This record gives sequence, C-alpha cells and structure tokens, in this order.
Amino acid sequence: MSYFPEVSAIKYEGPESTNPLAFKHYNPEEVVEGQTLRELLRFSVCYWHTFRGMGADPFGPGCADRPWDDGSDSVENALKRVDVAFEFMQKLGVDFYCFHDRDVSPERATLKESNDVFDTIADKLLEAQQATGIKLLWGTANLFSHARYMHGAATSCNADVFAHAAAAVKKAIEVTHKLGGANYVFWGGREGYQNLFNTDMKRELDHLAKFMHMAKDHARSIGFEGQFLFEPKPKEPTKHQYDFDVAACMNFLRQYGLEDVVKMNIETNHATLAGHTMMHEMEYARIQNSLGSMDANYGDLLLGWDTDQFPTDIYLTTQCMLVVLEQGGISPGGLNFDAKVRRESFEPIDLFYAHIGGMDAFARGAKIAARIRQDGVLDEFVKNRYASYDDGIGKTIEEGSATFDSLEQYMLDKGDSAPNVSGRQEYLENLINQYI
Ligand code: XLS
Ligand code: NI
Ligand code: NI
Repeated sequence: MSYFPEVSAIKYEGPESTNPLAFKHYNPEEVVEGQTLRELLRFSVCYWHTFRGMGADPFGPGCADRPWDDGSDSVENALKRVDVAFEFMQKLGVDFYCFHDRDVSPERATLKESNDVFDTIADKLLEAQQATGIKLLWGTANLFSHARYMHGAATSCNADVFAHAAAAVKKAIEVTHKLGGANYVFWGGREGYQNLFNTDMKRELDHLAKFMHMAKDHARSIGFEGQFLFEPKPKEPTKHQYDFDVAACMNFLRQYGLEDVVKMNIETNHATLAGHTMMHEMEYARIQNSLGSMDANYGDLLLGWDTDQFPTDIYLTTQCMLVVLEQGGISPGGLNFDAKVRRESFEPIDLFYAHIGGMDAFARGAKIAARIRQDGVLDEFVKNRYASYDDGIGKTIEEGSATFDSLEQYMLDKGDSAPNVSGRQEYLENLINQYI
C-alpha cells in the first residue's frame, strides 16, 4: 500500500535539473568542511505540521486533502499515519523526525488509557524506525492544546495541572528514550501570562524550574542521556512567554542551575517575533556554548504571527550555516522543519515540494557559507577590526591588568585616541552577495 504513489525516492540531480521532485543542491554524500551534508544538516520532518496539520486558521477549518486520514482519533488512524509518515520520510530521504506525544497518539479519558495507547503507537514507531533507519531527533509533550492547560502547564496556578503535565512529560521522556531519541524539547506552550494583575511571576518561574529539574532527574534515572533543549518564543499563545528569546532563556537556566543540561532549540520565526534575526539568536547561543538545535522555518515579516513557512531564502540559510559551521556542526541537535505548507497548498504533493525546497535552501546555504569561510574573507576582516586589542593597551584590557588609573594615564600621555577605521558594512554585504 502506497500513500504517495505518484512520488518515488527523491534524488539529487544537480543544479541544472528542472525536475521539481529532485534535489538541485542537497547531495547527501557531498562533503562540506569534513562532514557529509547528511551528517552536517541532520534534516528532520516534524509530525505535527506535516502529518497532523490540516490548514486550519482563525477564519476557517482545515481543508487539506489527506485521503489516508479519516479525521478521527482512533488508534487505527494513528497507526496508519505512522505508515504514511515513514513512507513520506523515506521517499524524501531524511534521517530524522520529531513529535509531540499528542501528534502521534490520541488522548483518552484517563492518563492510564492515554499512556496505554501511546505505548501501542510507540511500538509501531520503533518498528518503522528499525525498518527504515530513520531516527528520532527529539520528542516532546503537548502541554498547551488540552483545556486543562488554559493557565499554562508547569506555570499553571492549579497544582493538579502541574502534576498532570509532569506525568505527561515523564511518559514522553520514557517513550523518547525507548525510541532512542537524541534530544528532548521543552517549548513553553502556554508558559507565560496575559496579565500581571492576576499573575505571580516569581512563583510561576520557580515552578517552571522545579519542573525542568524533575524532568532531568527522571530522564537520567531511566538512563536517558540525550540533550535537553529549550525553545525560545516571545509571544503566542500568551502575550508574554517566559522563554522570550535566547537571552531570557539563558538567564532563566543560569538562575536555576540548569545551563549545563539544557541547550537552545532556536526557531527562525520565533527569533523574528522577538525582534531579532535568526543569526543573532544562533550566534548569541553559540558564544555561550548553548546552541543545541534548530527549528528551521521562516516567518512572513508582513504578518505579525508565527506563520511557520518553509525556509527558501538563501541569505537566511547562509547566515544560519555560517554559525553552524563555526560551531563545527549541530549534532546531537539537527535541523527540524517546524514548518507547514500554506492552507492553499492543500495537496499531498505540496508536502514534498515544501521539504525539497527547504533542504535545497539549506544545502546551498551550507556550501556558500563554507566557501566564505574557506576564503576567510569575514574572519580576516573581523580579526583586523579588533587588532588594537592584540598588543599594547588593548592587550592589557583583555588580560585584565588594566585599571581605570592605567587607562587614564595612557590617555593623558597620548592626548587623544587613535583615529577610527571604517566598518565597511556595504563592502561586506556586497562581498557576501558575490558568494551567493
Ligand atoms: C510552536 C513551537 C512548537 C515547538 C515544539 O510555536 O515551535 O512547535 O517546536 O513544541
Ligand atoms: Ni518549534
Ligand atoms: Ni513556531
């Protein structure tokens, strides 16, 4: 039984190909800075958008054509989706996928029943992984859709909801472990507030930290050694999410002693909603040894919400890959397409076009970034820009031997500072365009 009979395995055909169902730039075996593109990019398909998204928006219900899906939350339907997902991923040639518990497995009236169904689905996922070699990049729990999470989960004012969320995360970590998941993600969902008049922010943040510590302790106690990831997002669904941006997340993790265990999962559309570029967020995490993984997508800057589009912008992917290559790769994290086809792109084949485009855009970005780095054009410029710190007075500042007294004396002797040199922004922008 095939769910995508019109598509066979997507092949690399090179930049001259005009076949819309072929890769023009993603040649998985091509080596970039010592790693194959497959190893470097670690592409992942997300279950929620790709296999559960029906295109609903605030103005209308879903209208996607998914002939295999009967729309019910039956176990049979969930099991069938596993076949659909693995056929899709195998044909696409990705090595990883990601899910929330409720994407793969429907919720039942009690926790016990929900967990039992989850076990049944997990068995089938494991079988499919073994049959195809596709691996789990990360698992997570949906702590935001069910009505019980209206006030949040770990930051809910209702302690029973905290307990329920803890039980759900416990189970999701156990399943992630069973499936050999490389990471476990915390995205805040409704962890945030709409109004400070009814909110004890200090208590909510303390609770969130307790929650993460318990999650980590449980994970280690069952032998899960995977990486934990925290995914920043400034707003939506709440007006202010506690995991606002990388800086807010890092401050939270440090305050509560979690910074060695939890790294960042950075999403492009969340970065731009926070008023940052993706490159800013990635670089800010990288310099603090906290760049863990990427949710690769793109947000329409004319719309003020998380549109989760597939990344097609080579400028963006080049910037991302400059940071990834500087770090020497992103493993054990990866590049998860947390992206959805537009509501108007309602046919199954659109799922292929979308992912092929995203993969090609990143492969191209990787190759461009590698050439920029190989020629050393940015590195050399930046190094020279700070040359005044390599010796003399600058060196005393960096080494820590300078004081305000010594700096004042230096200036009194010298009379005035040395003239500045140009930042050459436009020159550098032109240079990057030359590589693109
Ligand atoms: C939502 C988030 C979510 C996380 C996983 O905006 O991106 O999909 O990636 O919970
Ligand atoms: Ni995401
Ligand atoms: Ni998002």
